[in-house]
Amino acid sequence: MDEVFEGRVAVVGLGYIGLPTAVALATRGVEVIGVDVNEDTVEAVSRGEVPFVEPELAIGVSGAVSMGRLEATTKVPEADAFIIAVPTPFNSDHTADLTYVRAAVEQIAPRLHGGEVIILESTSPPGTTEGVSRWLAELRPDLVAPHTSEGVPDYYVAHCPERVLPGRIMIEMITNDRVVGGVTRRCAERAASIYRVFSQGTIHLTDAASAEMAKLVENAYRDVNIAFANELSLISEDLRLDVWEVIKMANHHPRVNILTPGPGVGGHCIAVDPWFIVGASPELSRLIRTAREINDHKPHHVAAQVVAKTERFRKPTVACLGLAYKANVDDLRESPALDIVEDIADALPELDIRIAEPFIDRLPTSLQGRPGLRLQPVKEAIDDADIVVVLVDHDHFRALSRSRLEGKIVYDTRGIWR
Ligand code: SAJ
Repeated sequence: MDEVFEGRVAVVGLGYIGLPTAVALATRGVEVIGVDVNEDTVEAVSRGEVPFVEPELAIGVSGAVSMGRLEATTKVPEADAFIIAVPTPFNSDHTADLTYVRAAVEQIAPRLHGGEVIILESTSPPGTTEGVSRWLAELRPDLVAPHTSEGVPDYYVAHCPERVLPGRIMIEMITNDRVVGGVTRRCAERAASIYRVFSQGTIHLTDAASAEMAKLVENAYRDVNIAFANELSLISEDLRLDVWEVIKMANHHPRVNILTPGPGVGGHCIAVDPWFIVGASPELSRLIRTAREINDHKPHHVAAQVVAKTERFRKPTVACLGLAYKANVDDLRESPALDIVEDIADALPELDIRIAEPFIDRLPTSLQGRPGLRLQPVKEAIDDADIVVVLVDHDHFRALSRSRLEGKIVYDTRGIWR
């Protein structure tokens, strides 16, 4: 019989992954303490509120808090299991910045008594989980670390990468398979017992470094395939072909499934994680690096095209639809749409730019203080514009009547109106 965890869990980092994980455990009866350095986040969660938009999460948080199963605090408490779900951004040389992981480990170390499980969920380069075990060994020389013995250690360390898709997190958290990589086999088994509390998917056990690499490879696979679609969009534009039609026809082949081109690749995952592979093996990651470069270049290409389209007008107004990194989310991290608006405004500081983004009520800091820019409801933005640029395929934009676009130049980077 597979072991199922019983005890108290501390989830360190109440972001897009930590908070849904805390809710998944708490709503199945586990006592969960959520920890975050951001006091506003802690206060919001303590009130049963969610500080960002994700379908079904708000109801989960309010339910878990009112049932008394989920609490939030700024200090790591004692617990039977610790799940680390903090950001792992990249440094300017594309290596992983593990500062937040290290800070979490430093807070967990003094809370260990023996028998605890420490799980790293944050996306990390191969070797990081074993590194967590080494850091703990330095911080707690009185305890036996798992990497030092195949016998019974005083605590267990494993990696269980998150794989949920923003916009579908609450569903995928339950239905996706999980990969659990242990510093030892016993570490993987102990960590798996926690995911059995809520996961309906298969839980696959492996070693920590394979689990770390598998996660990076999943996102690099998608990045490479999106880069192929984005390269096709540039080639099609050059050859005066409609890329959407070309891809649609090619995808009728039974073994071809080309992804969708767009204004670039954003988010905190696909635009970041492939760099960890490049950082770990720079000489050999040629395709992965090139894909990143293609996807990172796309926003600059789109911005240059928009700037060129303004040239025929004396005093043009441009409506940019969407700032989020993808459809139906409020997340602006690494968003190509944001880069595009910044690029256009840098090139033409006097240009009148109307931005429509139904998921935000004020412009992000990087766009504030620019006199030509303003946030507007989408219909007004379109009505006032000479040029309409679709940057995000929000359902809200798809539902608009095409008659509104008559007489305007439309540059649809997402292909929603073709
Ligand atoms: N995009 C395209 N064309 C496509 C698909 C996506 O341009 O055909 C763009 C999107 O607009 C967006 C970016 O790529 O800017 C990424 O969007 P996404 O929906 O593909 O992925 P994410 O970043 O929201 O979530 C990914 C998922 N990974 C995979 O599908 C392999 C998710 O399962 C991971 O859990 C998540 O990264 C993560 O946290 O790592």
